[in-house]
Amino acid sequence: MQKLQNYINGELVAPASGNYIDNYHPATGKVYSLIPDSDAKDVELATDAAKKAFPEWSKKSIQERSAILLKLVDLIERDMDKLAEAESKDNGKPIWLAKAVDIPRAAANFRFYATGILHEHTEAHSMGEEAINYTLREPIGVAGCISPWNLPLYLFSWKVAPALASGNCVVAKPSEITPMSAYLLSELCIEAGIPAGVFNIVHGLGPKVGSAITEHPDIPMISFTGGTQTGATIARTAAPMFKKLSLELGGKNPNIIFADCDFDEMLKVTLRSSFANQGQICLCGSRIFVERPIYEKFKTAFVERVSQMKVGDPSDDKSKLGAVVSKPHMEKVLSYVELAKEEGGTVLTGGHRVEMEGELKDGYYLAPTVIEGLNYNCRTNQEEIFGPVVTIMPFDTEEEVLMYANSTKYGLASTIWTSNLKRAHRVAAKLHTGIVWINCWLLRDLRTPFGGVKQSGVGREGGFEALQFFTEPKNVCIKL
Ligand code: TXE
Repeated sequence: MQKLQNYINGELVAPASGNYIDNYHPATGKVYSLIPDSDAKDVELATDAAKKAFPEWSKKSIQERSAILLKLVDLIERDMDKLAEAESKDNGKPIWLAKAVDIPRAAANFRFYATGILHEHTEAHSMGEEAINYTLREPIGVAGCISPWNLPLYLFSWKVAPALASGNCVVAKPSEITPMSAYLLSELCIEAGIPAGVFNIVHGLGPKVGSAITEHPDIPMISFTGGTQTGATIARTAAPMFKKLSLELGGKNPNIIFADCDFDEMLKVTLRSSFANQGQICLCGSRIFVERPIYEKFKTAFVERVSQMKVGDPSDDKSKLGAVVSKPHMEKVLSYVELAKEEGGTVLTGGHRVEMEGELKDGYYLAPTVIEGLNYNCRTNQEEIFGPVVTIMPFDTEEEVLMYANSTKYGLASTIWTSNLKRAHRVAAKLHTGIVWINCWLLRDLRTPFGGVKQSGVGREGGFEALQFFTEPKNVCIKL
């Protein structure tokens, strides 16, 4: 069985403990590879290597850093199919999705920051004839990057790319549930000639490796994407150490549909915003609020289309949904369906495991699920389920739907469907979310600030925001 290795100081190495954890293939429920069960010793080795590499990497010209990272982009693109198949195997998502979204986006993340640094500039503040200030933006040292399982290489690279491009060295940990694409990336980093120690990947469990990264005194900045609870744990450790923190956490995103929307377009995109990646995207719209005049029309059309969505083998191009990521996650999602019933909800379609045959018999397949009849403030409508489950609910006024939409502890993203421009702007301004999509969903421009408010996160990724996170501004004041 394949044993993955850590990537430390430019080499692929076994974990110090010699121990490994099982890695599951969600499509079949079988163990198919082994992940290093690393611990604080491995994090120590990686951090030492990163510290040693920092002076040289941070002093390289931006052109040199850019060229090395662009080489990595070429290799990711060369291995697109292999990486997409590996991502699908590790995560359960359809291969077509990994090919269309995950891996191209990982390449785009590296390209965006490798070229972004070529266009960066800093400010100057004139005090007339008296003085002039200018700002330097300096890399900080070793960045800790911790990422989740839902979009493995996509989110991993979204952190690592700006950290490296801005001149930091990195100690990173992918999710132990989906380590494979990060492991394959480490092989490509060696081939691309990333200098030893600049980028280190330590595989293993969150409470061991993740917390060793968070606690390490020589890692002064942590970029984390994952659950809100974990974000709180990390913040508790990092705050008294005065670390810089970027936290991208959960969401419970409202999808607000007004009667005057382009119905067909809305329906098509709402299917995607509900169930893309088996509903395991922090941006998925899981609470669908529909203006009453079109509620019944929407319900009928949506439920019909959802019930026709094929759940199946991730390697089959016709599968709209593959497997969810793990058995515990599948059980968690199913427990929310039970909770929804207890809370008075009616399951209109789905709500159960999909039984497959042959090799896929023990895979973690869930039917896309639509529930109605719940209050906006019940647990099903307040807690993040992170699976292929949405609730639908009618509303009568803007005021009412804004109250529903803003009622959760989360504030990541929201979607508005309307052809009334004034209303679109008015409602967008009143939504308490970091991102608002109007008549679209997951339309991403990498230059825009990405992140959430309330318990969906702290700070922003994307564009120059991420380069600013991974650098410290220094003001230099010169008396004239
Ligand atoms: O997240 P975790 P998981 C949410 C979503 C999902 C939940 C759980 O609600 O159901 O998170 O997903 C590492 N110190 N999102 O289990 O546990 C862990 O090893 C340091 C939202 O993946 O938070 C992994 O690498 N690190 C989301 C990473 O943190 C720790 C995307 C995320 O794990 C740690 C995915 C610790 N004590 C899930 N414990 C989004 N917003 O994009 C765990 N980790």
